[in-house]
Amino acid sequence: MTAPTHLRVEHLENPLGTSLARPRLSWWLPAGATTQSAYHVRTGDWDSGRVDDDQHVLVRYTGPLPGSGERVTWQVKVWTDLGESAWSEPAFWESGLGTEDWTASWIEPSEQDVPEPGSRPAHLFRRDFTVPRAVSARLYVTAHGIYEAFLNGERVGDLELTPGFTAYRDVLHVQTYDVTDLLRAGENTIGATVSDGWFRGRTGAMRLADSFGNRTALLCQLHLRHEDGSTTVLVTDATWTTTPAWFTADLMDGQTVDLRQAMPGWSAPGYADASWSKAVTGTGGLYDDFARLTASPAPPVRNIEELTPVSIAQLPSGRQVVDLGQNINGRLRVRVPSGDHLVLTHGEALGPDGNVTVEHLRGVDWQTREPLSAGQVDQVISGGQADEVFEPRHTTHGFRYVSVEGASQPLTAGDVRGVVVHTDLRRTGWFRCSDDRVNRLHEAAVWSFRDNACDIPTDCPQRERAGWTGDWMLYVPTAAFLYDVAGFSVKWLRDLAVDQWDDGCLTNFAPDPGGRQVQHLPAEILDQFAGSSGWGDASVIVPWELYLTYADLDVLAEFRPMMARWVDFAAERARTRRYPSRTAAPAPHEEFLWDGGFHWGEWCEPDVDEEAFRTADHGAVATAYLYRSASLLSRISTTTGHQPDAERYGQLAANALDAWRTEFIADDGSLTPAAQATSVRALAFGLVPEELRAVTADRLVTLIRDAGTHVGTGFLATPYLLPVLADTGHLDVAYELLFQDTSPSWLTMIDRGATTIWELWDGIDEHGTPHASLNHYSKGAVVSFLHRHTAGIQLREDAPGYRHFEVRPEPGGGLTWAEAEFDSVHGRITSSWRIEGGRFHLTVTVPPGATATVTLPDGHGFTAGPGTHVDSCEV
Ligand code: RAM
Repeated sequence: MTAPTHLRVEHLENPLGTSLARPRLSWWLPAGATTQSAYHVRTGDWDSGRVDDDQHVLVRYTGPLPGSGERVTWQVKVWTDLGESAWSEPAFWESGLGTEDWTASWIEPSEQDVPEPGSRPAHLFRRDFTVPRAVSARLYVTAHGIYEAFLNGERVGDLELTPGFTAYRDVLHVQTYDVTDLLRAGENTIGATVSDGWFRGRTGAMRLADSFGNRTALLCQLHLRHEDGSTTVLVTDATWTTTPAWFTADLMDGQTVDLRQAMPGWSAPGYADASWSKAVTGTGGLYDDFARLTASPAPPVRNIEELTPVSIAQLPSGRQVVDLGQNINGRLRVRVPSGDHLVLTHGEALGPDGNVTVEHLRGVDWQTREPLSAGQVDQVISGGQADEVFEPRHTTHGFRYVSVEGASQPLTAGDVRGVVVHTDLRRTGWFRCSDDRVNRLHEAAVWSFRDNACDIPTDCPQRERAGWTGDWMLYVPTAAFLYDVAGFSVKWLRDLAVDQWDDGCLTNFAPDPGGRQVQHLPAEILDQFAGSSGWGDASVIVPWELYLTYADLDVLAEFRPMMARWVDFAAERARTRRYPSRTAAPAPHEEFLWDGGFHWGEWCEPDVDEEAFRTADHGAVATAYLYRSASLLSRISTTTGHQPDAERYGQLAANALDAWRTEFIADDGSLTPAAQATSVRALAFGLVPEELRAVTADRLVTLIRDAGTHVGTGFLATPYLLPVLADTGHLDVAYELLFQDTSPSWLTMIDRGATTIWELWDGIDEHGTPHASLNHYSKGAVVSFLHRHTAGIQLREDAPGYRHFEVRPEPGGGLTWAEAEFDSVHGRITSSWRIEGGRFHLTVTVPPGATATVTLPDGHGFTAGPGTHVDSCEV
């Protein structure tokens, strides 16, 4: 008898140390089932009984509240059209510590003066202790900085860059580890290394340090249960000792390790730490706030994959250049020849001399416009032992190439590994087709997402590593097909929400390290940090996409207050600010025209003068987003049962739409500014009335043709470009753009060797010179067209979670076959097609609990229930 599978707790599998008292449970129905009529959940000491309900996604657990550290093991069985199922395999969740369970004190290293940022030593902490045998042991740890924990000389767990990046002033994640197997009866030692990390290291576009404080610190609690039922709790306090470590680390600058100073055995019993200092207990301020300690709703960061170099070139200068063949986020693990001092410079491109070039990765100081260092340099000094291995675990870099200086011998591929580091997200979506370059483009978009999913969604893994809101807003629909990004996004949205300003303004990146570091900056610089349309709208659009993909209503409910405050802020800005060149008495619609303030606009269109762009009038973009967010918020308010708000925001949306139409649609129906992006947004957001859709689409095609059939959009409109063409009868033009291989185009990137998506259309120009970041996922959102149009798997807004979805493949561009799979919350959806002998053959799989409307290219179709369906038509 078959049973439910894929048991999940919130958006995680078997989470340890959760913060939610009553999580929601999900499962996939047994294979072959059509619908569920009832379920039955049981835990060790509770039983729901049979519940007549068809829900199997995010079903609230209503059993007894588990105590701190208590594990709840659960199983589910269901009644479907196949009858009563067997019990599922057991799954579990385990609660973490509550605020009141913390008895530990924060401890700081003994650091007289705070050294200069960028190369500050990490610190070690240790404590010996003696305990009887434990039958179970849990370690709860967090830090101000990045920590690694050790027990008896062994590294605890396999997580990286813990505790991760959050808005530390309000949210700090605690990791829970099962350390039963590392503990012994008798003498034990617990230790930790702590480096600057995001807390006080350099972060963001301006590489500012000390954003959250200028002291690193450690907090941990070890809970042991012994055979006789008694417990021991060991906490960080003044009995711990500390000393500077043999390495310095910074997330932007890199890590430097002097193995001559290493202290073998420092985290094992018997180590003589008499020369170490007493740890300093921290009090006051953040140290007193235990309420901000919580578990992450997202999966952790891990070492996900290791790459063997495709080549190691020896340069005449003596440098060696390692090529991983793939642009990654992570680090290089390298064998250190005895006696050598290696300097490792990480980059994404090679200069004409064959060496790594990093010029294009240097940011600028926003105030002085002075270039900043590109960072990403690691160093290791051999300790003189054979078989020394270096792996900088307190930093990561965005790179494909590493220039290695100082090696006395040639490195071989066996000496070096590229370690790929990112959030351990569950892969949910795949696509392949008959065209190799399109497949490589898809792969590059997947890699750009992986490289920018390092605990937060970043813009790029090198120059800024910042959680730019606009970037995630525009990519989340694509990412949500490729990976389960529910918990990952919720984590980030919480950081965005807690840093919302009193007037509802949102920072343009989250978490916001800003705080005290940026307050001295002049207003025109600070403006670029917060309040941009198309960026702050992530507060509405990201939760909406999560709701659509994962059918998670709580996401809408949780973030609705943030959305409302943002939209109110935008409306207020529209009402009170004007673009400076407007001096005539305002027309009535201008109250809803959002043309004042700083906006990033349609950032990174081809051939734009950046300085002029920064001060241009972006009212057409901002007002479009005011309409979009207000109308979504109106729908969200209806969905969450806030009817008065639904009406209020519905009215605001209508007013913003009217303002947009009055201002940007001319009498002849043409749009201003006459850019591709304007038409794309007009079609995607419904800004033009129904009767103007066809001419708007035709004008868009004209603009594309005028550009020699080239893309002309930047950040915000690119994801919608091919979909709106397909939806308005210009599928052929969509495919022409997809297959265009002269610049600007996606395939230019592939032909010029991109393994990740570039920030600029001409990221590597025709002369082979790199410009700006070569690893920004934004323009890669085009692959969503492959999922939703080429393979044709489309979610429907009236049936969140793909409960009812469309399969409407739109072949073109000479493709002879394409296939996509997507693991929805109900189970796997597939669409695969092949053109053979003049016929189009389609195979579709619908998961249990879902239905699909299938439409073939000739327009005929059918409604499909769970199972596999085949059909064909003429082409
Ligand atoms: C760039 C970032 C990011 C973008 C902002 C506006 O510096 O890399 O991608 O969102 O600017």
